[in-house]
Amino acid sequence: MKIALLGLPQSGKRTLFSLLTGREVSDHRGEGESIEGVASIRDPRVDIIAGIARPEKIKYAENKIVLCPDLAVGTGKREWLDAARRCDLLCMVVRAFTSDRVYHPDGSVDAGRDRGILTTELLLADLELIEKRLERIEKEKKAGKTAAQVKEEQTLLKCRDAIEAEKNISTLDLDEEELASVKSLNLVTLMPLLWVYNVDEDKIVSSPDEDGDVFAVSALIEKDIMGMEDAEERREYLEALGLSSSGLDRLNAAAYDKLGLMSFYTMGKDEVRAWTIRKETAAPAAGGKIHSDIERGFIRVEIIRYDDLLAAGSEAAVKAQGKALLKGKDYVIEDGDICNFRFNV
Ligand SMILES: Nc1nc2c(ncn2[C@@H]2O[C@H](COP(=O)(O)OP(=O)(O)O)[C@@H](O)[C@H]2O)c(=O)[nH]1
Ligand SMILES: [Mg+2]
Repeated sequence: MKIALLGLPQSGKRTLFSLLTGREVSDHRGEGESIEGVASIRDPRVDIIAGIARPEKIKYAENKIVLCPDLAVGTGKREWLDAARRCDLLCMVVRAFTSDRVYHPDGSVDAGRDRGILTTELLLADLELIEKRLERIEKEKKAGKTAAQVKEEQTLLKCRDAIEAEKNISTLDLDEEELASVKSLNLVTLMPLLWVYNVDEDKIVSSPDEDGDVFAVSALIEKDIMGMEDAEERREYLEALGLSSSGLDRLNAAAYDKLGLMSFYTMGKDEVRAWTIRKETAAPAAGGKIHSDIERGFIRVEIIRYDDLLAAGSEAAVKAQGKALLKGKDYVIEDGDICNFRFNV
């Protein structure tokens, strides 16, 4: 999964990028340049499974993070979106922290205003693409139009009307055929999106807006947490702030949810590892994430439920309780399943 970090200058994109990827980035990047990094998803279930299995290696699932260029409002430049169009999820970082030392391009901190600006810029970017494409179709049509062009044109006109009425295209509930007809345009307002408010440390708990699509992180708190090696220390620190998990962990979880993803695990003496799949993935395809041979030669999968492992305390104890399950090719993997695939090629 690839996540784009986008926003106005000085909103905290670079800081969040560094926290997520462990990669320091200069504040003076080339114009229009985007930077990619990899973020390990610190998944507490991996730690707990590893605590039981005591493997040589632990491997978390990973997200690719793309730090996109600043939005330069009112310039009509669209480079800030180029890399984001190739991502799976847009994370719009909005400044809500106050600081005398960090300037704001608009002179004051107003998250609602900035969210409006970003929303408008996304709509304008799509409108521009749609209009260009409509002009081309108009020209191409002169040579006789195909059914595909007619469909595309109809869909684009529908989208244009929505944008001109300041409505998001995603509210149109386009059907699959319509979506396919405009897919190649990579419209940003059709992409899954999360609003990430970068708030002051003392506002992190009281932020009223937190729901599925909007939530608060404090880059400063995240920095503190990152500095703590010890999981127990992190937990106590978060607890003292009234938080159950770090903002970055919540961000990863929200991104998973938004994209319909989930994790399953493999557990062995050599390695405990998290794997990312779409919800509703059948066992052979899930195994295919590990190796194509597993999918091709799939026989069965042995499943231990995470909760059962936790309750029993060891793999042997789960098995002794008769709770290890053998499933066939039609089994749909559930979130948290610990899988041991049997295959033969
Ligand atoms: N006080 C405070 N400063 C922050 C916070 N997040 C980022 N900053 C500072 O704000 C400035 C701009 O942040 P940066 O991550 O470079 O923003 P970008 O331009 O959106 O990439 C930097 O000096 C950061 O150290 C925060 O949550 N609180
Ligand atoms: Mg900057």
